[in-house]
Amino acid sequence: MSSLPVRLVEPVIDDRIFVTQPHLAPLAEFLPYLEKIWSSKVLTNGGPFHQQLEQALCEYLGVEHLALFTNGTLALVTALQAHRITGEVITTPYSFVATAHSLLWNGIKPVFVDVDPDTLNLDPEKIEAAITPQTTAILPVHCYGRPCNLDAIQKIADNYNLKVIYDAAHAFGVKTDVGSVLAHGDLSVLSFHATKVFNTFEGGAVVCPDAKTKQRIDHLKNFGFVDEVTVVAPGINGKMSEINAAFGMLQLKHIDEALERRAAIDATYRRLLADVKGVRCISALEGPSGYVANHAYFPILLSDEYPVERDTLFNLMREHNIFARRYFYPLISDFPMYRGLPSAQSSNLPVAADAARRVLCLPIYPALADHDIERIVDLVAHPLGGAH
Ligand code: T4K
Repeated sequence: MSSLPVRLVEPVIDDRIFVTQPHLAPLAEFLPYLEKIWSSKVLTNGGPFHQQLEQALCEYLGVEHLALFTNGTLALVTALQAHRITGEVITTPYSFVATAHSLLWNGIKPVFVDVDPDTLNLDPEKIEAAITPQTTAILPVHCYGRPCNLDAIQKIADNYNLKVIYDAAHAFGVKTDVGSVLAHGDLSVLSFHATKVFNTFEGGAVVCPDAKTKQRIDHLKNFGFVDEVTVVAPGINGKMSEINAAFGMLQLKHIDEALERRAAIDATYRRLLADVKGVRCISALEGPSGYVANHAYFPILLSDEYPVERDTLFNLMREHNIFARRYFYPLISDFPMYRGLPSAQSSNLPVAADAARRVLCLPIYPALADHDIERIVDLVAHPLGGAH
């Protein structure tokens, strides 16, 4: 008779801390939304939750029109199509790769321009030199949610007759004294991915200045259908489902408490890191006048004064189960599909290249406990060990 090996069931102890953790409304609160979907049988194609969420987000964000999408990447691809952008587009190498991929998906050539050392956003002073007769648009990113230099970018765009499509994936709820940062440029694109400040599991949106543009975008995200028998463009399927939209309606009820907690965590990090030599908190509170931040990320930049390299700290934190992230390393311009471009050479992008090897995004999300923040700061402050 064979005897089964005795197995001790280990309790699952997972004390890993990731760069982010989705903020989820209580599950029980979601059930009534699901019941409505189950009874209506409307699952997608612009159903009632889709319409409600578009309206509710316009009100919450302080914008006029918004078209929901299945994710931020398809929203970016479609935003470029909506304005028939072709040729060359000026963009930043210091972003998530989806920014530039949206150009390649449209057969557009990205032209990388360096970033500003303070904000790590596209440096307006370097844009003009990159404009050629083929340039049709600028695709800046509000990196970490910090607003780009909106006026300077618009001025260049006006002078050269270029469109401005903002990748505002990080900028949910960000404001300046002239209102929502999303109301600038020709279009702004949001992401509602699980890792974002406001999430619908997957999701995204294009913020549009007028109803006509929104209508074009609505057609483009639904195969180009205008009615049952009319297709006006080779559109894609970019529609958000009713489950995601319903979840968004619920998430919106809890967004303010999530943003408050993020602000408190940001303040704690700043206070505890204030005297640590060589550490600069770069999501600086001082932004344009009237800046309301969303604390989407907590990036720190390690100067030469810091005792170890960024990657040493990154690995040390991992050994302690803290999974900070090197957003944005590698630069987009270093990925194989981009690095052959003349503008991708690191000599053209010294500020971005330097930031990519110095920045570490520390964990920030509403459920992050104060004692964990202290643990994280302790590692950042004492990467070589020593008195704590
Ligand atoms: N433009 C910009 C500027 C963007 O940053 C992004 C997306 C886009 C455009 C495109 O928008 P979407 O098409 O994604 O809507 C993450 C996200 O996947 C990506 O959405 C985001 N930017 C980027 C900055 O970060 P990864 O590769 O770092 O994701 P991942 O899976 O490693 O997640 C990070 C951590 O978050 C995990 O270690 C654990 C936690 N997590 C993640 C997921 C997905 C969870 O706790 N639960 C989850 O479901 O890219």
